[in-house]
Amino acid sequence: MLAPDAPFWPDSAFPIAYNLNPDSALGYIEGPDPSQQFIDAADAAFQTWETIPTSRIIFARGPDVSDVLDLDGNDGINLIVFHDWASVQGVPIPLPPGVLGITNTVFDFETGEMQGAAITLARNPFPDSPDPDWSTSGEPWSLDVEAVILHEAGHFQGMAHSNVRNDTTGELVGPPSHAAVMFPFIGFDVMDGRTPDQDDIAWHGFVYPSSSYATSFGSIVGHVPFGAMRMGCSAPAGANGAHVVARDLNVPIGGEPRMVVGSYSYRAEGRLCPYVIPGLPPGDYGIWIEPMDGSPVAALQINTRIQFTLDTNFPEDWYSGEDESGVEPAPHDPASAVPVTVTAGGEVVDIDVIIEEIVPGWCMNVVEASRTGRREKAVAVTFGILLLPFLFLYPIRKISRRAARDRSG
Ligand SMILES: [Ca+2]
Ligand SMILES: [Ca+2]
Ligand SMILES: [Ca+2]
Ligand SMILES: [Ca+2]
Ligand SMILES: [Zn+2]
Repeated sequence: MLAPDAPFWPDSAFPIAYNLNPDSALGYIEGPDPSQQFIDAADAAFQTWETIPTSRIIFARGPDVSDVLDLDGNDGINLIVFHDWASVQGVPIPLPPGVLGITNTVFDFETGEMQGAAITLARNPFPDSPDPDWSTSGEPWSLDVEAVILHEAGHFQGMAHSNVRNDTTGELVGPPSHAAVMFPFIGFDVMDGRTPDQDDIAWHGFVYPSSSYATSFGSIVGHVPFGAMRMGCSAPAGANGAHVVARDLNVPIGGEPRMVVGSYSYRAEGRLCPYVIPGLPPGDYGIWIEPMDGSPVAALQINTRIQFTLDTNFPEDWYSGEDESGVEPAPHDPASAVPVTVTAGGEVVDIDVIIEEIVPGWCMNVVEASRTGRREKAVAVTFGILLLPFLFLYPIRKISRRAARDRSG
């Protein structure tokens, strides 16, 4: 998934080069010839993105290198390496414990055009297990080089984290395990991890559309306003960073309608917080919102636009057509969903999901902020200072521990 201001590679940079340090895999991938396994896994991952029919980006593996840190974002070398440190905007940092991979991107803040990127895979992400920790066997529960590079290669192209997963809790510990490749946690099902979901295909094509993108998919747009804000506060507002998902009401997975493509509402686009869900195959969808409250993914893990959002406490809600309001008796009930029909090449508008009558904690600031514009400005400055130009992928055992803790608490 991409933020609207996400970086992207311009067509003039195609094919995008990536440069491996093959010998950095020695001792860290099980089985014969780890260097060749690393090369094959990376090639397969970039090929998977390249061969999505509705996307046009192309890659070419450049010369191998012996570097372990990509310190120059503008030298045309986009390093893929196993190492315990990674260069983040030119500054080497150690990979935090529990992190499988990290991607650093360098881009023009005005235009979003990317100039360089680098992927670092942790050499020993499981300190308690004898090395090598990595595999290319494709076996369930193995730590798969291709699946992790596929995810990091999404960041390498400017994509942010998705919250689309198709198990109830997002723990990914048992079937069904389908999650978007860009979900920030990786599950036990390696073959699923090597396969882009519609959510990945949708956002990739949204940024890098081929000629068939517009004729294959439709889109849905709307807003996520707070119901109470229309009267309780002047300057009506909506939720910054609501997760808005198009779901297939006819295909239950784990007892819940399948998540197809997800998006986020953004206050920066207007106070009522518009969203766009691109890349939808023709069909009927229920539109559903949830807060980014850390179950299973927190706003901090998504992108710089919503990482510090305060709007993380509101009920789940299905779009209910004419009956959509801020005073629904059971907004979380799928029976209240009114399907939205998407056609190829079509855009469905005004699909607003109105949050129930709650007043966000920052409500008292709204009048002053809307008068002076100061709040918006302060947020922009915060982005500049705390911008996270790198993104992590966490292993499943981390989320399993957290889930266990949540259950005991
Ligand atoms: Ca470089
Ligand atoms: Ca280990
Ligand atoms: Ca509703
Ligand atoms: Ca509602
Ligand atoms: Zn990631």
